[in-house]
Amino acid sequence: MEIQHIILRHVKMELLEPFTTSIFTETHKEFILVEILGKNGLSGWAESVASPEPYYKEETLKTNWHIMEDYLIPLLLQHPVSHPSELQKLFEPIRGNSMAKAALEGAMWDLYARSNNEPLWKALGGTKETIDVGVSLGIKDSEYELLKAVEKNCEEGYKRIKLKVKPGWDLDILKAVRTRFPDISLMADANSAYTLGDIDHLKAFDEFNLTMIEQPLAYDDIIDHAKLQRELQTPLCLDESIYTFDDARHAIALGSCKIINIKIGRVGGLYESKQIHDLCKEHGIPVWCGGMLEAGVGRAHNVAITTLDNFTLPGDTSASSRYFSSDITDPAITVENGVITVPTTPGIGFEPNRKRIEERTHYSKLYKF
Ligand code: OSB
Ligand code: MG
Repeated sequence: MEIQHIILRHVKMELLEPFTTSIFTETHKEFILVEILGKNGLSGWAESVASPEPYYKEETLKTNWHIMEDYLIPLLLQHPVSHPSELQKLFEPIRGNSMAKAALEGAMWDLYARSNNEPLWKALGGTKETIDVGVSLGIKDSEYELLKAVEKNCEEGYKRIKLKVKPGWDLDILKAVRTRFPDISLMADANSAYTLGDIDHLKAFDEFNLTMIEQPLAYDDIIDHAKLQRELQTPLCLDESIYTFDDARHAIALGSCKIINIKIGRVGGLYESKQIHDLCKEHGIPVWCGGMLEAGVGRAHNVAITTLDNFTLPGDTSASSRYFSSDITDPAITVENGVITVPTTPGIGFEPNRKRIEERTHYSKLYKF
């Protein structure tokens, strides 16, 4: 895979409404868009999911730029690879920084698939032609507003509703939503808002027939989660705690969760995602694809990885139109009755629109090979 140049773009897009979790409120989506131009004249694309602030993970947009510019891009320059699966090893000497690695690796996968004239999902070994998706609903100003949002998204056909929770925005709203919508697939995501001291409070979640509780305890914990899982009927799902294949292996061995949320950026790329997927499949642990409020390019990568067969639960890849007035790909990501039809065109299958990208780019830099 011969490279002509790499362009990093700092892109900023306004969110249609603020998105609030137990740890942050985002009003804008700001990210690094990676374009790798091959010697064959084709471009591969990916987004880094690192946000400007280190609230979800320690990486930020600026640390990602630094790691890519000073370490990862020089490694790519000095060590040409023939297949994107070689990048995991190549990047291994750089510790952590999974979102930075995943962004470059993802763009290389897109370039690779386009160069072979095949869809990215096929290059990854995916099999599904459609994928099921749900929505993640942020913390709202009132229960009334939340109920309206649940109703709207149920009517649109989303296959599962995820509610962001935190102490003070949990049992009451879960009860209200469950009472009003007795049969929907409902789950809660706490983004580490609780501790083991809250165990009796968390046991009360069992009453609401949730498909899972996502990341109730600390972002770097798998020990306390194992203890909590033994006390709860509701399956626990880990998000923040799983950065690597080994984290997944340890969590499964300890019984820290019954489900894993795979985010390509959090785990360092598509190859690591696929390895975690395969491990979970071996152990009977279902997985689903999480979201990071990605724009179209990032969502396209999520669609591709979700075509692997152990992604059996609906993911968070909801339609672009939920977050943006217009997206950076053609077409945007659209959802019908909770289903995305997987594209059959080469690469990520949702084409980056250069004009709209340019309009949203604040700064860019080209690295010549
Ligand atoms: O914890 O899954 C999360 C968004 C940003 C950071 C963390 C999370 C989320 C979401 C939104 O839940 C998922 C999406 O719609 O992209
Ligand atoms: Mg989460």
